[in-house]
Amino acid sequence: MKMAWSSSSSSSIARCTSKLAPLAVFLAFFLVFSSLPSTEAYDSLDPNGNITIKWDIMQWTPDGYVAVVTMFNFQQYRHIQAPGWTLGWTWAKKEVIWSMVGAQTTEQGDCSKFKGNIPHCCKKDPTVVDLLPGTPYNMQIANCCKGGVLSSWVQDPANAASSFQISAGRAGTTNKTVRVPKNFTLNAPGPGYTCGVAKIVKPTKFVSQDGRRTTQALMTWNVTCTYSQFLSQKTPACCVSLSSFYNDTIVNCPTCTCGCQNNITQPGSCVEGDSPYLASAINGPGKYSYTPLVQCTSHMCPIRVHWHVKLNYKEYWRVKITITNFNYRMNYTEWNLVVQHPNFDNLTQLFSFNYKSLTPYGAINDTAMLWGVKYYNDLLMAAGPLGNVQSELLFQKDLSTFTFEKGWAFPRRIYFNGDNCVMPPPDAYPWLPNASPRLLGPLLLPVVVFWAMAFLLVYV
Ligand SMILES: *[C@@H]1O[C@H](CO)[C@@H](O)[C@H](O)[C@H]1NC(C)=O
Ligand SMILES: *[C@@H]1O[C@H](CO)[C@@H](O)[C@H](O)[C@H]1NC(C)=O
Ligand SMILES: *[C@@H]1O[C@H](CO)[C@@H](O)[C@H](O)[C@H]1NC(C)=O
Ligand SMILES: *[C@@H]1O[C@H](CO)[C@@H](O)[C@H](O)[C@H]1NC(C)=O
Ligand SMILES: *[C@@H]1O[C@H](CO)[C@@H](O)[C@H](O)[C@H]1NC(C)=O
Ligand SMILES: *[C@@H]1O[C@H](CO)[C@@H](O)[C@H](O)[C@H]1NC(C)=O
Ligand SMILES: *[C@@H]1O[C@H](CO)[C@@H](O)[C@H](O)[C@H]1NC(C)=O
Ligand SMILES: *[C@@H]1O[C@H](CO)[C@@H](O)[C@H](O)[C@H]1NC(C)=O
Ligand SMILES: CC(=O)N[C@H]1CO[C@H](CO)[C@@H](O)[C@@H]1O
Repeated sequence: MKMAWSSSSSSSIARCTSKLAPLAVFLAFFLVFSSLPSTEAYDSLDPNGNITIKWDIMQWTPDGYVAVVTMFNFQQYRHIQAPGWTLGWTWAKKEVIWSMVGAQTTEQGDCSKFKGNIPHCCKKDPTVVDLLPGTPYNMQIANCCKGGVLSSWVQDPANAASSFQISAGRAGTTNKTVRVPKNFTLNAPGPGYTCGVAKIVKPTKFVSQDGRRTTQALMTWNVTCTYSQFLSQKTPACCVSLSSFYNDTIVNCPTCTCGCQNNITQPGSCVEGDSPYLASAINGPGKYSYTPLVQCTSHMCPIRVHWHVKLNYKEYWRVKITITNFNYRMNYTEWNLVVQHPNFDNLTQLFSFNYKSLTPYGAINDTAMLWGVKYYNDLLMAAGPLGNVQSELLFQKDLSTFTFEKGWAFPRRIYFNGDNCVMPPPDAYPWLPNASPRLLGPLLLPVVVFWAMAFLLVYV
């Protein structure tokens, strides 16, 4: 009886409500919850995120110095995966690099003026890359030789730093005559990072392992680099699709989120999964530039995150998250997801992913970082039958806020590997049956829960 009453009353209200009111509600919802534009470097979920490059001069030499350069990835959830970072700068004077340990420059440049010892690099703007794992021990220093991979601070702080040693010649030999390099650039491997100017800071102090002696660098400078998704790529890299147990509609990613299928103006912009040319396309032009080669979809994104509201229990509810890779040219290693949803303060159980709560604003505990379990699902394979990972989340309901109305059960914002995923427009979210989104206020909440339970019974 109660069900019949609620459905007929909702639909009768629905009939006499103007079409504009739900729109207004959705607009408000959209303004409050939708992601901020990601055009500036500032990331509200990781306000202090940066990569800091520190140069510690350890020793003066007859014509320069030996320095240890360390990059720290202080970003909570953005890592640098293979093929890794490249670091560049412009020398302020006529410096050369006599030798390097734990990294190398990509080009030697013109060293024709030198007789006898030939420098490692004579370029005014050297480009440095990490050495690969397996480098002989006599060419290594601590934290080097990881193929340029830098883990994120939350995921693996022990691997969030990368170091190399550089011996610079024709440089100053005192802290008065040394000039800091200019124009630092960091590629990961594409664009995205902007580096500030090098600042001379207090010399780093090193404490010996037994803690009984402290030494210090002769001179130290720091450079801070920050990331902007807008610089990194002109189109989004990922999108979100939604579904629920209470409505058959699957809300797909918005069409053309990351590009449009157009085989007239852009032949080869995507490839069908069953195409006989798949293998040759994967190895075709662009293979080494890491330009995505995506499977043809309506959204054309390399990554889709699907959020399915799966089950409703009396005190709990359950969500299934699936991440699908549509990029034939990329295995995502150490992938991560950042999800914002108000119920994360009561996450009760999580299956087969790692979890850490991020609280960029201290008190509000609504943001979670999720990532794969090492050697189990931390590798998101390239597009194809293995190109997905999934997990289920169990949340405890806080009955004063919990509802299936107005898209409350869907995430407010999702990042994949630190890039904002495009959400469907809120007015497309799956609705409760026979409910227009503005109808059920807090007074009708118990009815909603009742309804949801009823549906659960039908669906299980
Ligand atoms: C870089 O990140 C570190 C660690 O979060 C922070 O202490 C530092 O202030 C940041 N630097 C800048 C310039 O934001
Ligand atoms: C250079 O060294 C002198 C003496 O060792 C010290 O007083 C001065 O602060 C140093 N300057 C810089 C820029 O580090
Ligand atoms: C640094 O880069 C800017 C822009 O790329 C360029 O105009 C400037 O000349 C560079 N400075 C040096 C010292 O190379
Ligand atoms: C320079 O960078 C190091 C390492 O990230 C950090 O510990 C230090 O506080 C930084 N110094 C300044 C003044 O930012
Ligand atoms: C792309 O071309 C194929 C055959 O050339 C055609 O069947 C298909 O409909 C085209 N797709 C689009 C999106 O235009
Ligand atoms: C992804 O990894 C698999 C298995 O390690 C490998 O066979 C494949 O070539 C890799 N694909 C890419 C695009 O790197
Ligand atoms: C946030 O909520 C989760 C899940 O209940 C809890 O494990 C975590 O400790 C909370 N974090 C903070 C900072 O309150
Ligand atoms: C499911 O949600 C869609 C909105 O995405 C709505 O148009 C449709 O009416 C809903 N279906 C039912 C049975 O309520
Ligand atoms: C129902 C429930 O357990 N609610 C809790 C959710 O988390 C917040 C903050 O951690 C608690 O204050 C609630 O009691």
